[in-house]
Amino acid sequence: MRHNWTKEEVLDIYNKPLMDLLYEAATIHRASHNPNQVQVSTLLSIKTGGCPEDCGYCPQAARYHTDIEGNDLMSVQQVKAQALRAKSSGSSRVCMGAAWRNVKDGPEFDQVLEMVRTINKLDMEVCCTLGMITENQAKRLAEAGLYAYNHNLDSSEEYYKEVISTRGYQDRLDTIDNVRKTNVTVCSGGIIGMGESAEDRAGMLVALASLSPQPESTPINALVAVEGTPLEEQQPVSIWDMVRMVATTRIVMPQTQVRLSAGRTQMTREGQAMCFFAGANSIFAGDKLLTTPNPDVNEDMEMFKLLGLEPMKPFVKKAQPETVEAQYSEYKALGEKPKWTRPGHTIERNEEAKAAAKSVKA
Ligand code: SAM
Ligand code: DTB
Ligand code: SF4
Repeated sequence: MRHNWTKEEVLDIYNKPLMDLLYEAATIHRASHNPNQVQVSTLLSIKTGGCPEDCGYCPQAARYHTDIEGNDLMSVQQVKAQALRAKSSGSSRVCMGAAWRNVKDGPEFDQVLEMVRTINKLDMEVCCTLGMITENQAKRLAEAGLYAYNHNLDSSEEYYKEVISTRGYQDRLDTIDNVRKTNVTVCSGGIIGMGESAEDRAGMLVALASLSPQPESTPINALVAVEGTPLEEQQPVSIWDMVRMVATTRIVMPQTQVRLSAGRTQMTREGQAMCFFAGANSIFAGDKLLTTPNPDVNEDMEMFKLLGLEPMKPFVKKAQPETVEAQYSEYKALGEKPKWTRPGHTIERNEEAKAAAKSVKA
């Protein structure tokens, strides 16, 4: 396992002749993973829209005018019903997303902890993506039975500044570090197709591969360009870029589960098959990601059948965590006031999208 990849080395891998790249990635993939098994996660947006952040790709940022329906935090019962549905359709993991900048101690976080306990007791892997979290919050999630925490680096440190101004790259690394202080696994990846260069893609992979240990899972998202967001005019990434990105991720992070994430509605089965061959071994299933469409579960299961793939069972890579009930919890809410940063530099296209939203709302 190498943690000292350089950007030049990673870029050289990314730019290899495609057949050499595929062969190398597939060989590395087969040494550590069953190439016919794919882990299936279901996304659940437990709190949608109205987010204070300015992430240029995101339809849930309140400052842009997008056509999504916002929702307050779901109830534990609603979440349980959705988790049971996901389980019966072959999913081993539920990933709950909230449109928050960071977690705040209080009744809403307590409710999320109860969701974690409930899903873990259904014998499914539970993942959360709730924005930035402190060490104490990570420990409370771990105690509730959280299996994974998703927090993406999104891009290279340099290109990140062109997309988000309301939090810094280091804040993201600090959140990942807080998760690492528990036995919750780390899920961290990013997005391609935001206008970044191949160097930026390599830079993001260097940042991820340098984490020690490397993330247990890495989502590779193709940007879903949503009308009203600053990135609405980005052209879809080509399948060749996606395959190269997946293969390079596999080579620099041999043990990680590489997830084919947002953007699959744009991909053919042949394209996805090439990604699985190149080392992708996880997908998001279900007809919706957080707010945008995803292929239908039945279509995915047909694709699995066609390719001879089978969904992975839960807890194959790591044992199921134990759930501690709220009344026996070792941890109290500390009500910390962490100093997450807000760089606040101007990103021209974000400002334009914000101004356009203001004029629509006026
Ligand atoms: N609010 C939390 C946060 O940002 O940390 C969690 C939810 S956020 C929607 C999770 C991730 O979804 C982002 O980091 C980004 O990588 C991905 N994402 C959001 N919008 C996307 C889009 N339009 N296309 C592709 N990926 C997207
Ligand atoms: C991740 O890397 N991709 C997922 C999950 N982690 C939370 C989210 C994709 C969101 C795509 C846009 C949307 O549906 O709102
Ligand atoms: Fe908010 Fe997360 Fe969307 Fe950024 S990516 S605007 S933090 S929901």
